[in-house]
Amino acid sequence: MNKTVLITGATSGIGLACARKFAENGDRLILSGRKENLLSDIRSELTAKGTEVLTLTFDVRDRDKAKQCIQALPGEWQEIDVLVNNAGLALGLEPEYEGSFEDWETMIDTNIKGLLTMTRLVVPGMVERNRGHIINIGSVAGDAAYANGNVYCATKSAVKTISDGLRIDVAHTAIRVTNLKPGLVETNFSNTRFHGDTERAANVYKGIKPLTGDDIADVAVYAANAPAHVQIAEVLILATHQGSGSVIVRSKE
Ligand code: NDP
Ligand code: 8X3
Repeated sequence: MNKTVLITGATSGIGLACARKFAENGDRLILSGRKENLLSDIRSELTAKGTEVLTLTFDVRDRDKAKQCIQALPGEWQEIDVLVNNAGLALGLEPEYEGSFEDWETMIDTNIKGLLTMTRLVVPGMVERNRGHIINIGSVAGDAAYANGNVYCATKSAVKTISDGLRIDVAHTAIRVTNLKPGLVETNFSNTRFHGDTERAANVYKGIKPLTGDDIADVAVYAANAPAHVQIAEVLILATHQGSGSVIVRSKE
């Protein structure tokens, strides 16, 4: 059965790959993001292939706007089956005692509070219908801190705990909760983390074949299509030469 899938941060990287993979799977999509022009490009690309797409432009940190957008969904789009809480970012990579207050606020407001906002807005309808799936994009960074990752790692650790808590709270329903924990995925992530320093960002992926957004989207689509009695609770997805959040074996050339 095709589903209505809402993806946050659908304009880039893992979110964009999820949009394309869920579309290939025959689902209808609510794509949200901050960049209206990019959302419009993706809508054109996917509708040309026969996918029904609705776009919502808002920042997940803007609770009022998010609420307004979700409450104003046209009737035929109100029954969201899958919520992919993907919007998120890392800002900075420095010792905790030298971190930027502003970067910390942005990460906490987006990765934790934005994800909670979307969950709070969408999940009550799922509970009413006794149907739904929340797929949170956590990270290997949430399993253990790595050097200079401090606050970003803490936000992803929160995503794990929030996912675990929600899974318990909806265990009396048919709703499923999945926490996907990617390792090194080559997207715009490092450009954002290093505030546009593209050379520093490129070095993150030197000497190792990183994961792609598609690799993560494949797992998201798999989890969403597992038989109804199967709850893919958590998946850690690493690049092959990555042993953990901090162990990455790079080739010399
Ligand atoms: P990208 O930078 O390519 O994509 C991030 C997406 O999130 C963009 O669409 C971005 O939109 C959106 N976003 C950021 N802040 C907000 C906001 N306040 N409101 C709405 N949308 C927002 O990075 P990734 O695809 O790699 O990141 C996606 C998720 O995956 C994040 O949660 C990240 O933490 C997680 N992750 C990434 C890994 C990696 O190695 N790349 C590994 C593990 C987890 P905009 O362009 O407007 O900023
Ligand atoms: C993104 C992957 O290893 O940079 O969450 O934290 S990592």
